[in-house]
Amino acid sequence: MTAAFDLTIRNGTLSTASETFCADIGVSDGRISALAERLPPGKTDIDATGRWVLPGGVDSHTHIEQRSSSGVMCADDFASGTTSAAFGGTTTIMSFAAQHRGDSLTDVVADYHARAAAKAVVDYAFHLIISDPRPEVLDVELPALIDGGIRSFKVYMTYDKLKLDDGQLLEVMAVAQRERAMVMVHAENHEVIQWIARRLLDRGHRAPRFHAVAHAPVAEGEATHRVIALSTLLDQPLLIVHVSDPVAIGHIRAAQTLGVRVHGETCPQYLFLTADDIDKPGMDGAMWCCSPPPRDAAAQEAVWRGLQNGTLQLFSSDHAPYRFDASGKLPLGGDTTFKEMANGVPGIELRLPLLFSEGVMAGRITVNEFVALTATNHARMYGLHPRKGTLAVGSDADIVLWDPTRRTTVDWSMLHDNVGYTPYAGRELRGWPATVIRRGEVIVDGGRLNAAPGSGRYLRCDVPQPLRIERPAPPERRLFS
Ligand code: DUC
Ligand code: ZN
Ligand code: ZN
Repeated sequence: MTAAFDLTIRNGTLSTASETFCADIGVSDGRISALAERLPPGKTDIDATGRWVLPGGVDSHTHIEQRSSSGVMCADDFASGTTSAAFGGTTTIMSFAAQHRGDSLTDVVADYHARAAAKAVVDYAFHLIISDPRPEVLDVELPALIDGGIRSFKVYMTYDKLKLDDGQLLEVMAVAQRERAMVMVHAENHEVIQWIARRLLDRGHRAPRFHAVAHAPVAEGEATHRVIALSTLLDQPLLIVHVSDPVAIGHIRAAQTLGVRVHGETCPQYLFLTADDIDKPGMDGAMWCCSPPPRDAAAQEAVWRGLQNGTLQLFSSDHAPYRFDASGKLPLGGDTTFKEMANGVPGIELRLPLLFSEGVMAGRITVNEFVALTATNHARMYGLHPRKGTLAVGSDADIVLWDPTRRTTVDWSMLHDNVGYTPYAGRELRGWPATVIRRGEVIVDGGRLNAAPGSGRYLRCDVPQPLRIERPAPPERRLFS
């Protein structure tokens, strides 16, 4: 008798963003075709006893094979970046097709498509970075790209060669409003950062740690408030990305309370690093530099609270991989000032293990909140749900079997990116994504990759879905502990 399923995963405990239950999973043609208390073994049968069976992670903020506005190339291409994602339990990534001023968006997107198609091992979708919103870009190129499945644009309020002024931000939001797209905002006040940086450099303060001084919390708070205010003119949904500052979180929360459609994203660096990490001898601190910078213990607590109370709905890596040498972080070697360092930290592989360990295993969030924050909400936000981000009949069989008992001490040598260091080295983590399944195929197991370059598929994004934040029943645990 032929087996009813290509793959079955039996005896596991499943969690989605809204519930936890025991069930077997049947997979046919890469999709979940049955969820039932007991299923017969498939052609391949996995015994998930003792494993937590969760949807594959969706990391909607990654920079892969991207050239920065100062001309620095990321250390990871679509092969190493997506391999690293897979080992960390992420089966879908979204990365940026980045326009530099003068570029045709259409050409930029074609270039990223060609690179990713040949190399990706997990499924992928694109956002745009718009740095040059001239009329033909907004009126001709953008609508065609949206038809091709790219429905989210990142805009910057800082960086000399990326920043848009308020009028340009409104122009982009108006197109997004018309085309039903999502606007992602890097919210930092450029003038504030430049003013502080000039004064620091004039006084001879060049070391990496001054990056965190220049990117002051007030720059993030002010820009967040301003862009939310601008969005209300058009009632355009926004996502404030990589939120690090308590005041910015307060602005997002206050706006949400008033019914403004603003969402917030944060990243591992704002939960697990602080500005003290940047304060290292010599140039070493550059490895911890990103924008906004990690802040202090009180800010970390505010970010945890933002995740717990639903103000921040996405937990992404903002994987921005730069090597610690002249090709990346240090274009001028030991003479590089904090203004010239490439900004960004790697995190695509450790995003899920860090939050699983310090969020779920440490009792700060439930496993259902973990799923929402790392998979389901991303898929909804960018029009990939229910194909991605959940365990449901009809969804792609992107499934991760977590071993909650495994203890791991982080070291870069165990990771699969091309960066050469990790800011999280030495951390002890509880729980690990032991088996990773992409569209019904086991792509990571026993520490080995079983996926050919180019086997990841391009995903066309549909219209973003307003985020109904799926929250489980109130976690009684918090009332008593
Ligand atoms: N900041 C960004 O805005 N993008 C990439 C990385 C970073 O630190
Ligand atoms: Zn950014
Ligand atoms: Zn980024």
